[in-house]
This record gives sequence, C-alpha cells and structure tokens, in this order.
Amino acid sequence: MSQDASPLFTPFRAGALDLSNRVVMAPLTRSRADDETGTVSDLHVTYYTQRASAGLIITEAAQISPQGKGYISTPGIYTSEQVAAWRKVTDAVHEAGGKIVIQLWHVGRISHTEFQPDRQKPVAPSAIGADVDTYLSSGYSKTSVPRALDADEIAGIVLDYVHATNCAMEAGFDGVELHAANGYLIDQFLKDGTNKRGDRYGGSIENRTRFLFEIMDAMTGAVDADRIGIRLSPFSAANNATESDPMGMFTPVVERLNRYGLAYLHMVEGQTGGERKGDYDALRQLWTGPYMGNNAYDRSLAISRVADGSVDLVAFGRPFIANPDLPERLRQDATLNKPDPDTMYGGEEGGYIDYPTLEEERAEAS
Ligand code: 8OZ
Repeated sequence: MSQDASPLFTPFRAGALDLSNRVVMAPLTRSRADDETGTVSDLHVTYYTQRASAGLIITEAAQISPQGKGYISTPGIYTSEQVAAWRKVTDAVHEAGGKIVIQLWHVGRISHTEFQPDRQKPVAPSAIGADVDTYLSSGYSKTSVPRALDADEIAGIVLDYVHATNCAMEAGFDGVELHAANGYLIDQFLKDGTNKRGDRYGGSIENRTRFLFEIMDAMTGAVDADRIGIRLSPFSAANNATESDPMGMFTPVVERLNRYGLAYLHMVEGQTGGERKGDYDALRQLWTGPYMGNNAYDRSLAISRVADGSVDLVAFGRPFIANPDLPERLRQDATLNKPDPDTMYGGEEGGYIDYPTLEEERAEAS
C-alpha cells in the first residue's frame, strides 16, 4: 500500500462522531484564556479553526468548576460567559468542516491556593502533596498540599461534571472527553500512590474506581454515551500519580468502560510525553469500542499502527502546535515545523496562530 493511501487518511466513525480522517488533535494546555473569567477569545477561534482539518479536535483541558483549576489562564466550561465564548470556537470549526470535543478536567491536587475559591487548599483523595510545579501569575511555584475530600463532598463534584457536560453541549461541541489521565483528580482516585483513603472511595480496586464510574453514570445521563470519550494514562507517573499494579487496576476499568458504548478510549501509551512503556496493547485488546492511541507518535508509527489495527485513531499533540495543517503534511510526507517551547504556554499570537500551512510556506518561497 502506498503511504498516502494509508487508512490514517480515511474517514472513521467514533460513536456518534463522523470523522473525515484518523489524525486527531490531542488536548494541549496553552494558557491563553482570560485568567479572571476563564473565557476563550478570538485568538482561540483562529487557533482551533486553523486546525479544523484534523479528523477530530480535542480542546485543551477546561475546568469544570473554580475548584478544578490549577494553572494560570486555563479556560472553564461552567459559566454562561464561558459557554458563549466557546460557541464562537465550535461554530467556526464546524463552518470549516471540522469536529470538536472539549476535554473536561478537575486538577485535584495539581493546584495552588492562589487559584482556589477563598484561597482554600486544593482537594484530592488524600492529603498528599504532588511535589510538582504549577505556573502562577508570579511564575513557577510548587503546587499546594491538598486536603482530603470528605466523602459527602464527592456527589457535588460529580454534579459539576454533569453541569460542565451540559454546558459543553450548549456551547455546540460534538461531544466531551473526560480527562481521567495524567495525575489529575480522577487519576488521583484511581492510583494507589495518591489514594490512601479508608472509606468506600479508597483501598480496593472497586472503591478506587467508584468516583470515575459515578461520574460516567452521571455524564451518560446528561448526554448520549456515544458523544463521550475518556482519556486514561495507566502506565504514566505524570504529576507523581503512581500505580503499583497498572494492569490489575486498569483491566477492570477498561472492561467496565466497555459497557457504556463510548465514542472512544483515548490512551496515553506509556509515560506522558515520554517512553512508550507498559502493556497498553493488552488493555487495547480488552477494549471493544473505537480506540485512540497517543504519545510520541510520528508519521510512520501512526501509519503502521493504524494499518495493523493496533489503533483506530492517533492523537498528535506537539506536532499540531506547529503544524496547523498536520493531516495534509503527513499525507504528503512533508517537513514538519518544530514548536517553540518558549511560546507553548501563555502569551498571545506568537507561537499560537502564526505557524504556517504548507501552502503558505510554498507561496512565501515562490
Ligand atoms: C501540560 C501543562 C499543563 C497541563 C495534561 C492538561 O498533562 C495537562 C497539562 C499538560 O493532561
């Protein structure tokens, strides 16, 4: 098979999502929302619309509540003002022929008192500091040591996920992705390095998965399951969330997720942004729905893993920062621009909406 005839560039249906190709834009935190209101702007409209040739865009993570925020200038999806601002993004992406879902997150302990309502401590399953940095208005700082959630607070957070899901649909998204990866709140409950609870939300695998499945049950009551995706990172220690037995923990998670009929499972294959380690392919074998692989994919890995059925969809992160027309560049096997690390987080146009398409580069050169 010639490579430009790879199934990577052919349509795929993921639940209710009809995608024009299998090249997905991974969720990317860029920290350019209004820090006060959590609203996106015209810059975001341009940025996402430039990338509408992706089979699917997954937005940067958006907090479901004020408590769910952990970094400067990340957007929210829980106020009417935020919904109205996102609506401009979804309308423009749809106008350009794209599909877009929003990633819903609550950061849990990966936060700082500066971001929390009344400067309270961030919340987590257990009162264990992450010992990682976040970025404040004053620059990098250690995340604050969290307090352990009371069991009777958890139902309120589940409702926050439902509210954010409803807000997302009102904002015109094609669906939502539940961020259950990378050491944020849900992953903190799942993994035994971060969950030391002695109540019904900690200890056994069933107990550690309780929070996730309460959220899934509630979200699927608000929107059809075939518009919901989920992101997991079983083998990653991102944000110092560690699991002593990833296969033991995530086998029942994947098996139970199968029952919902979700749009897709989005797997961070290995250490987030690092080594592709761990038996993610064994978990993939257990999964009966559409499967999206992510982590350090390049063109040849994407083409080969789609061709042999290891994955249905490939989510590219960093390459999409610097290549708004990534699917076309991959199809042509064209050179990729490199993202500038200095403009990944924060700032304005520079390093955000000024990376050229191939067409623009060729017009410039001629
Ligand atoms: C990089 C910087 C801040 C947040 C993740 C949402 O790792 C993130 C994130 C990545 O999932």
